[in-house]
Amino acid sequence: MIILKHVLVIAAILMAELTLGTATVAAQDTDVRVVIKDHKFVPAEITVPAGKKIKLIVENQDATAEEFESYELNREKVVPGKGQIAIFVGPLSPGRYPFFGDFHKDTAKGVLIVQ
Ligand SMILES: [Cu+2]
Repeated sequence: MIILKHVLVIAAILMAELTLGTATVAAQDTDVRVVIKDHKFVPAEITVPAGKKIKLIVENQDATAEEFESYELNREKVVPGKGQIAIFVGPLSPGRYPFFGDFHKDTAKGVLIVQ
């Protein structure tokens, strides 16, 4: 009987893991990456799907720090030189969400296009 119980417990755990695994896939974030190079965002335009959680990875290839900032996305976060950060936004409605580098406003400009 003890062995049977163990089998049932293991089966229950496996079922739970399968269910969780499915849920994780269904709710999966959309990952997008943007690079800062020579105080510019590359690419300057990023298109993402509407109604999804977005994980925006900002990789700074410059030696100096930059600050990712967007009024429309209500985000502001320093990206260390030669470092990277993740910014979580969404789910978003379709539209254009500009962002810029607060330390190099003249050159570091971009837009998140949600469609
Ligand atoms: Cu700022």
